Amino acid sequence: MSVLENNPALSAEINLVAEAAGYLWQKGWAERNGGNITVNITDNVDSALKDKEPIAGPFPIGSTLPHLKGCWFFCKGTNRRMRDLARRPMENGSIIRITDDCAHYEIVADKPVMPTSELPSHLAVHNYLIAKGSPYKASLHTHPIGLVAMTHNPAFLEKDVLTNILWSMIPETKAFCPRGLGIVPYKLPGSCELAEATIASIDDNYDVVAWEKHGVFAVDTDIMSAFDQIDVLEKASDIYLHARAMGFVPDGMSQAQMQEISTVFKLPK
Ligand code: 2HA
Ligand code: ZN
Repeated sequence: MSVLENNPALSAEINLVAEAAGYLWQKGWAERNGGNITVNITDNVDSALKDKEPIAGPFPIGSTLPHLKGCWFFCKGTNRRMRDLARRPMENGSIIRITDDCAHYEIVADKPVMPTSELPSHLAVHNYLIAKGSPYKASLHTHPIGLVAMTHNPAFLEKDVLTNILWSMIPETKAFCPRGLGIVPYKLPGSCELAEATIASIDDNYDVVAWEKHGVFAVDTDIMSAFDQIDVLEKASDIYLHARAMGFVPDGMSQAQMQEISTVFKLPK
């Protein structure tokens, strides 16, 4: 029996992860096992789950993350496909609990599916978010084609160059991704260096960070909101790339037009 059976709140949360995973596959952002999702589900863990014996572990996280004491996460499984997570979330992802030393995790349910290879980045980011008192619970890594293509141009890797191009492509981008796009120079996938650079960029006040020549990483209150922020940025990059494919460099909205958006939508920048 799944631990979701008598826990409608957790079940709804995991269904949202499955829905988002399906979108990632449909969008072409999740080839093979590409991308990963973790959600801090601690608020929806019931006593039955709390009392359950772990089915695997403890496994080392690779670092000590003190703010994760007592935390629970749903994680996509390593080497699992987003398209499979969409249909069978509890067979292609698992629920883990951080052990009291804050340096290990145990798999508690439903199956002994080992979590994502990007677990060091994801858990370090959750640790950072809790330390900051952030309401964000979801983190999402995926491989959106247009945004990744844009990170292959060194000129776009300077601070906020891409942010301003993307914001200027269509008015809603700035309204719905108001902090823009942080940039992390290329780092080995799954490494602690990638985790540290991602946190530094989130700390620089970005919700969405581009990993050069690899993908994007987004954080938000829930998985669908994290997906939406990436989706609006990728739409903007699509418009830019379509204009370039038609043979011209798009003008973009003017600074005055973008400022007007900020005023009307009461945006920070
Ligand atoms: O989970 O995308 O970056 C597969 C990846 C690693
Ligand atoms: Zn990746």
